[in-house]
Amino acid sequence: MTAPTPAPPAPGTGSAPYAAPTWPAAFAERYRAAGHWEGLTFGAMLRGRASAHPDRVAVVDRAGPGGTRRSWTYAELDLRADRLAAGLAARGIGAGDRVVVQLPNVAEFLEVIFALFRLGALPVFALPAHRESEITYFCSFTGAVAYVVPDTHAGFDYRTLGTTVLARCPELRHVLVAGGDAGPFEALSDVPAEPVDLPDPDPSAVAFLQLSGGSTGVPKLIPRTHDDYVCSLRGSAEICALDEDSVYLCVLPAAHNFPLSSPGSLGTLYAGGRVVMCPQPAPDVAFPLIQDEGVTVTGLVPPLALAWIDAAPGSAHDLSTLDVLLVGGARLSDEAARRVRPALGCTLQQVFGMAEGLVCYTRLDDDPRTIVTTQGRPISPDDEIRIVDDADEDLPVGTTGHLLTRGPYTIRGYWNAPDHNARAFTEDGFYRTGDLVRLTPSGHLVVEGRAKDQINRGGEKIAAEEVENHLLAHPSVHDANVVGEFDPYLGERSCAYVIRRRGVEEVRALALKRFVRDRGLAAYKVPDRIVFVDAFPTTGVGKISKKDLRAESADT
Ligand code: OOB
Repeated sequence: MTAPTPAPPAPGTGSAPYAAPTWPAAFAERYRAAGHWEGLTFGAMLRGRASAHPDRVAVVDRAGPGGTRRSWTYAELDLRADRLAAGLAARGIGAGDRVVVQLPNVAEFLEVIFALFRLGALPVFALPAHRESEITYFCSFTGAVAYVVPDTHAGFDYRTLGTTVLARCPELRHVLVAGGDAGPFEALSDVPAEPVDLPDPDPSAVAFLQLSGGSTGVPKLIPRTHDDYVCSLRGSAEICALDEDSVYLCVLPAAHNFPLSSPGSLGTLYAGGRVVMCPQPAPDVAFPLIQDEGVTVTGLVPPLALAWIDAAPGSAHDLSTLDVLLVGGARLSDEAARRVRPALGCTLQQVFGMAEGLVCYTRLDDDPRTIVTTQGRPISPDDEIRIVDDADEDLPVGTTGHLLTRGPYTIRGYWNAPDHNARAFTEDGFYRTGDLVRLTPSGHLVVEGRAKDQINRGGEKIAAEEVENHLLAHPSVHDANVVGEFDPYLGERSCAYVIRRRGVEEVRALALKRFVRDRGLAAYKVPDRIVFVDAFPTTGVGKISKKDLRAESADT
């Protein structure tokens, strides 16, 4: 059974219909009947929590004047979302419109996305590290009508980026700035208006576009519906034992799928708990917040977990409220996993997830060995897992192979990418994760490697092809190949092998790195190392062998 792929939207129409394959009717019926899809939109979810406990605190940050504490109750967040939705509607933003949201970890992140959910407009989740190259692409590919940024963050002026992007994207009508000084644009704080009646969107409609880690030239966009995402929130909140007393510290960039939903800020709001936005992940910023806010649960990528493990024993801060540390996004070594409880005094919960859907957790009551050595098991009994060889044949349990998955919160296709979808999904709708895994007899997954052409730089994903294309744009570069190599802190870093063009001025590594950065690529994608070579190793059939390049980089 292959899901139909509707035609892409007509270019140049801000509110053009979006197109992505969806679940076939029989699956949708099954997921509804099983209660996976409960017909709840994000807007209704927040409204429900706000009427059940209006005075409980929903979100806390340190983004008040001079870095002071702010805190909004559920009733306040709910009202703010209504007021912002009304103001956006008055500016012509409505159902189906796309809005690129690039905010750091501040309370406005939640205000903005819930306002857009209420309108049925689709947030496109950019990361603060993205620059002109990525943002221009997101805006033009989605036909976004608005772009929401902070004034400055981590020493970078997003208003300048706004000016550039606005000039390059004709459909973009609004740049809205959160923070003190909007510069030439409208301040987000000036937008809210008297709430208006808005129809609740269809829960089976796309609610937002998430970014894929990617293995191709440009990032793919992932359409997530209210129904499917709420399913993963409910499962995550349950598995991570969240309740109204949970306090979740949002350390990783709030828009990423892990801190958003595993269980993340949205899972915490689903459970009626409190979200604390952490402006930076360093222990000297996060530890005081854990102490002062009584944080009970948080999520980190492995390099940050290592930094926290090293810093905790010497820290004067009381971390005793912390019950659970989730670690995921990249493989956590067994050795580091073993150190979590002794150093931080909390339970480790490994999480292996992907913005496309499937999320696996070790369970809080799993035996210590399972917690330390596996990446967990899926949220839902209806998550279907296949582990196959190169010919898509199922492998015996315990054998490492390609992970394919299908289920109630795993997408059936990327947004407007029919050619790519034909490769990334099987005929019968399984997503090809690109991960190499094996299954233990207890049904837990162990991530053994990766088949996709991607570098996992401490949880930040880099599509080799995207960086190669930028390198190839340099007049002195004849050919380029980017591979991952071992890094003791990040797990993996990127290394570009470059063949120089003959007869033109020779380019040096530093200049080439600067060239890539100046093309407006996020800093984490700039190759960590550049090695100039005369030729690339090839396979038997003459294709370039990235495997041999990786082996070469391990020897140097
Ligand atoms: C999370 O999501 P993405 O979309 O940034 O990246 C997904 C990919 C996976 O396909 C896998 O290659 C890798 O990241 N990954 C892991 C891992 N967790 C993710 N590899 C090894 N061990 C792990 N524990 O990274 C993400 C989304 C939701 C929850 C957690 C992580």
